[in-house]
Amino acid sequence: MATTVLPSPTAALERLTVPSIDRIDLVTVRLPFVSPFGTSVHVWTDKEALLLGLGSGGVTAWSECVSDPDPFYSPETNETVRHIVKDFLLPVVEPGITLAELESRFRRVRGHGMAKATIENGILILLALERGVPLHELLGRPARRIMSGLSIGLKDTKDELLSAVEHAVARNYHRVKMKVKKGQDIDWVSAVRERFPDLRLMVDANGDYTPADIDHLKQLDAFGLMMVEQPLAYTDIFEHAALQREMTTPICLDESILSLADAKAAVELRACRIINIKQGRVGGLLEAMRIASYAAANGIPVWSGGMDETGIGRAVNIHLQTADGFTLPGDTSETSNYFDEDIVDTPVVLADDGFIEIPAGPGLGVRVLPDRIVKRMVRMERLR
Ligand code: OSB
Ligand code: MG
Repeated sequence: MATTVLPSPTAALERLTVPSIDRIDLVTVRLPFVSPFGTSVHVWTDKEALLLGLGSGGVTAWSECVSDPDPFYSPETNETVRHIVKDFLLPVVEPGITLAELESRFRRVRGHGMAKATIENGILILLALERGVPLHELLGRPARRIMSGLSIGLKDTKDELLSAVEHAVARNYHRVKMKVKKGQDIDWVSAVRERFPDLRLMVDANGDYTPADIDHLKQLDAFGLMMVEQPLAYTDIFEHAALQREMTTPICLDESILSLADAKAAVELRACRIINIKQGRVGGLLEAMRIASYAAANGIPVWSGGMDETGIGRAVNIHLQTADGFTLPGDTSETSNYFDEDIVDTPVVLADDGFIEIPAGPGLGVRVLPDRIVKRMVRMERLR
């Protein structure tokens, strides 16, 4: 299969230059979830997020790292990010160099995409603030309303699951994703499907199955799902290709895609028909846009994943979804689904038709509230 390559969607962005940065803070906040978020790999009861504050003149840009304190979704953790950011990435950030040069310096550090994304995104947000333009405009993209999607964690009972889905339907979410794991899958999907025959529904296994489960997974084909996300191992592409040959339901890869090169391998091997792009997992907004553009050119729809972010990361994902290729609803939900009280001032809410407006104003368009940061802060380190 010959894949199609379009002109780079990031060429102009790569020519932007790193501004001078006179203040750098690393702040860890911990926000309780309104209810625990269960997956096949872990149950999270709160969001512990590492925030990077970049100050230049009177302007401060806040960027949120998507890592967790634990390595259960990704090998990176808030502590590995702190280490890599402080000791290897920030030392090569130099005012005046282009973002292309920055990315090339970052490439010497292998992996650690979440750490790289935190800095790259912070710089982009800072540049947008300095120019007084919204982030999506800096990215070269016109404003548009963003589709919504809810990710429902594993529940203790089917009744709890059904009432969560009912809530999503009542709010007019554009699609519903439910987590599954071995032993909590077919019957649970069947219960939802029976009650909501027309719902745009998908499942996410976070890598809980093995190739020995192919016959079991094929049962999912009966439910008209939009896709099954990351059924097999978090590092795998090859076995997913074998599974995709056996299943009619499209496979969507999440954990396995860490770069444009991974996306190309997955598409060429036909390991998936859809890609979940988490800007943090792939090293930042530029690589996310490259993957989206490559996928679009090859008939692979993409959507923006989420990492239960606070309003900072949530806003980044919203701006990103103005980019070409984001044609499916992502894991972009209302703030109230996760937090009673966020650290930014305009919570994400759905319009009556389920769409989300891009927050207006320079940068992310949301105001980071210093008193809320202080209230939720569990650690703070001033680096400059
Ligand atoms: O696999 O997409 C995932 C949350 C934490 C870790 C992994 C995942 C998720 C989600 C939630 O599904 C997405 C969200 O609502 O932000
Ligand atoms: Mg996932």
